Amino acid sequence: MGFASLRKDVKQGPKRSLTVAWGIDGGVLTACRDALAEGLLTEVLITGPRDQVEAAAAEAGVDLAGFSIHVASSPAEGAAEAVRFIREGRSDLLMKGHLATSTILRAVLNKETGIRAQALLSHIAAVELPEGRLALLTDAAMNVKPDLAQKVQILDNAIQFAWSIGLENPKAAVLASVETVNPQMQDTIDAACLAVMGRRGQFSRRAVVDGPLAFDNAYSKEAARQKGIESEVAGQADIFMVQELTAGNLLYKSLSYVGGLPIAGVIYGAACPIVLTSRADSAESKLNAIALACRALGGK
Ligand code: COD
Repeated sequence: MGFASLRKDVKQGPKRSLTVAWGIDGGVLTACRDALAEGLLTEVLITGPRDQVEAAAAEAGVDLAGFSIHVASSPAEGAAEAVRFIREGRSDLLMKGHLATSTILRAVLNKETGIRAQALLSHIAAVELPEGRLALLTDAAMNVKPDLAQKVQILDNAIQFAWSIGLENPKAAVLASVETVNPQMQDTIDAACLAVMGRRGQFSRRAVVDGPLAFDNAYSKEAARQKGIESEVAGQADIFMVQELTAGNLLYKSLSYVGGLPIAGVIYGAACPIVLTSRADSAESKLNAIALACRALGGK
């Protein structure tokens, strides 16, 4: 399954309402317009200053039919208002507009008014590999330096997410710089712990977990074979888990910019998936991210 078949699947499922927090961004509005036209969404709610939303739409050539604007006067207020729409069941999905990631995440995590559902929220990206199938990469954008307990949650979130988009019984590679346990490299020890936890069935859904694996042998069966690694995951990972944000972010951007691979991400663990795109992402990539969030919502 690549993004094209993911979008086809989503079109056949229930149509969704999406709220954009601080939607004064032509690229985001274009993606929402395309998602409405493709039949992924039924309506788009935008929070932000009306004049700036309308100016961004006009500049991008987006007709605002199918959109409703809900006035907010600061990014923090726009984020809080958008989160309220989700909390009150007024809308199904949340998307980041033209505001700092930390502003929308703080509104989502707010203890009184937020929409946290899991113990830990994490970023999950789907990348279409050259062979045409989707694999997940986590966490490239939220948790900066997770400890082992947080890594357990991050992997658990990715396993749940994989099932929710149809990647059943996913194979997860916990990445490090080497594929052997080195007592001086904490991430190799943590990866080995996660692999044992996988074997003991300690995650909330079934998955095959192996680690530590270096990226070459996680991705390439041939690289694994040359190193004599016997692993059910090597060469066929559905989930690539990195162990700190910088590594994830570099891998995400390398796959996208150098590898030219389609990639799109969401934050998982709140009441709904949160579509997170950056301004530099193409319109296609933003549309893929909306489809990914719709698919993860499944039959809910
Ligand atoms: N999941 C659940 N709860 C969390 C998480 C999480 N991932 N992170 C923080 N919390 C809770 C904490 O337990 C606490 O109760 C409250 O939120 C505040 O936590 P702090 O003090 O760490 O919060 P902040 O506001 O300083 O930072 C939280 C952010 C998520 C904003 C922060 O982790 C962040 O900025 N992450 C990187 C986001 C980013 O810039 N990504 C873009 C990179 S491309």
